[in-house]
Order: sequence, then structure tokens, then C-alpha cells
Amino acid sequence: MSKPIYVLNGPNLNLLGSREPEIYGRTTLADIGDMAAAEAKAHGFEVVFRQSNHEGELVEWIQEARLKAAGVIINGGAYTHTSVAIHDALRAVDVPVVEVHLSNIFTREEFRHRSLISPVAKGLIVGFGANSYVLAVDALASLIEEAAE
Ligand code: CA2
Repeated sequence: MSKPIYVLNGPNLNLLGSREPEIYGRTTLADIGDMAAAEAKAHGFEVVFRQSNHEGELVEWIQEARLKAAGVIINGGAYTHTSVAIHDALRAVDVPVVEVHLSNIFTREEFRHRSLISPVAKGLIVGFGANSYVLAVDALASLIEEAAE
């Protein structure tokens, strides 16, 4: 049995579907979890899907993923733009990391243009709403499959 894909979500993403639908859509985080799990299953992977509003908890999950995950998908939420701790934790992960965002952070406010996750990610998928996660699962599964060949 292969290791699962960890999908980690940062602050306020638990509010998805309830506010700001013009930016983030109407899909809830639970729906996104289901979409990610279905896509992963098609590639033969299970998903560990989590959300936290706490930076340290996200760091602990990234450290856990070092040992237990086949790869990591992360939407760091606002910590994307600020967290050296999450950057450092991801640097220590040997499995592939894909950064994901619902919105296109590069067409939004200037403070969202810089990501501390991007330099330690294999690639980024931004701007496709909930479908960003499905695309990220596809991309990560391909990376894991290629590495196993
Ligand atoms: O576009 C993304 O996925 C973001 O990571 C979402 C973060 C934001 O800080 C990043 O710059 C881009 C915010 C998530 C908050 O989501 C909410 C959803 C509904 C209501 C309020 C916040």
C-alpha cells in the first residue's frame, strides 16, 4: 500500500463557501476534500486532508508528512505570504510539494504576490478555484509516479 498524499490547508480556509464567493467560490472545504480524495483514488492514492488556523500545527503536520506522506499539497492561506516557519518545515521535506491557491494571488493585492512556499515547492497551481486542488492532485500523482519508475 503506498503512502497517502497530504493536503494541508491554512488559516480561514474553513470559512470557504460561507463568505467572499466572488473570490473563493461557493464550494466548501469539505467538498474540496471529497474532490481531492476522488481524484487521488483514480491514481491509487489516499488523501489525508487537514485544515488549521495555527501556524505551529501546520508545521507539525508538515514534519509528520516528511515521514508518512508520498507527497504534499499545501494551501498555506495567508501564512503563504508570511511564514518562515512553514518555509523551513517544507524545505526539510524530501517528497514533492505542490503549492495550491483558489485565487490567482498574482492578480490580487501586492502583499499576496510574494509566496514563501513557492521557493520550496516543485510547482504552483493558482486561480482555478476548487479545481486547483484537483489539478494539484493530478500534478503531484504524476510526480510521484515518475519518481517511482
Ligand atoms: O487563494 C487562496 O487559496 C488563498 O490561499 C486564500 C487565502 C489568502 O490569504 C491567500 O492570499 C490566497 C485566504 C483564505 C480565506 O478564505 C476565506 C474564505 C471565505 C471567507 C473568508 C476567507
